Amino acid sequence: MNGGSDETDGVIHQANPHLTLNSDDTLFHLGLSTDQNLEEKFGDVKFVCMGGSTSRMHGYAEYLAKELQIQDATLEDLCTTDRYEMYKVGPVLSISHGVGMPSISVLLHEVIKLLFYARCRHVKIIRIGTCGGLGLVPGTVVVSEMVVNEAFEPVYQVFVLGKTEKRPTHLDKALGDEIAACRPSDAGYEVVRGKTMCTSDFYEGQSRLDGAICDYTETDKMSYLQSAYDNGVRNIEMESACVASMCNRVNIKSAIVCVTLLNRLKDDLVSTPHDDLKKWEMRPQQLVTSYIKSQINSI
Ligand code: R2B
Ligand code: URA
Repeated sequence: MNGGSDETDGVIHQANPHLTLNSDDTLFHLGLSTDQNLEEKFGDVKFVCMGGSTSRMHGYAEYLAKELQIQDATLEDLCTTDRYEMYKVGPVLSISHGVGMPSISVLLHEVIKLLFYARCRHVKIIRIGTCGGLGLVPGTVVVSEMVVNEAFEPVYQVFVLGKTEKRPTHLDKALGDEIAACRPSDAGYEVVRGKTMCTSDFYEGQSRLDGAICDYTETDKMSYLQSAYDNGVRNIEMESACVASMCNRVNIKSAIVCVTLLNRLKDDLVSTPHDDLKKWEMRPQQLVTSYIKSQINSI
């Protein structure tokens, strides 16, 4: 696959020479296949919004249907397996991705193929999720400027044929800026741009002291988190590097929009009351929906 980008036609690049638009293919974990006229069902998709939890992404589909005033949205899960859930509201897909890069990587392979077979163009993929913040008031939304790994390198590391490859994690700056600019002046929370650290684990990977295994001291933890902060990291989550890298490779613009549930320079445990968490989880959804509305209205 050439994987190059084409600013003019917005076509999704085929990054696998073994596939063609006419391939007989099964999207195993979505439970879809190319014999189902994917172009008719999905050809108008322009935005793919992803978040970890199935109920949150179902709720997001309901919210979108209301906000975009789409009366005939069916709001039924389009995946025929129980690995992920996918809803289609007009030109937007709302999909759950589970926890971590292995889970979202499998999903993205199949979603990108779906978009390719459906001949979608000018698609944007946006992760709307949760994260730990660094030095931010909890409830702040971070629109990632850049994604780095646990060693603060802007790469997504994958094993291919038994060897590690480091792939760039470039995000579309203009897209991030446009989303961040959608914060209403009376939002009641801040939206910041900063580096996002993507880790392969929630506990040791994010230097928590409360996992089942921990061989470091509180001083070690604080010194690592402080050096992340000093490197410009403002939040920590578990999928952004994979999203950025895979989207890059196939000419899809991507953005990462996450609400901070706690300040990791203070806490390990998320102890925010449930009702507040539910309100905070809506913030990335509201911001991204405003952005989507502005795009739809300007077409
Ligand atoms: C944020 O929250 C989840 C872990 O609790 C993970 O999916 C992530 O990136
Ligand atoms: N998600 C993460 O990955 N880390 C946190 O601290 C909170 C949510």
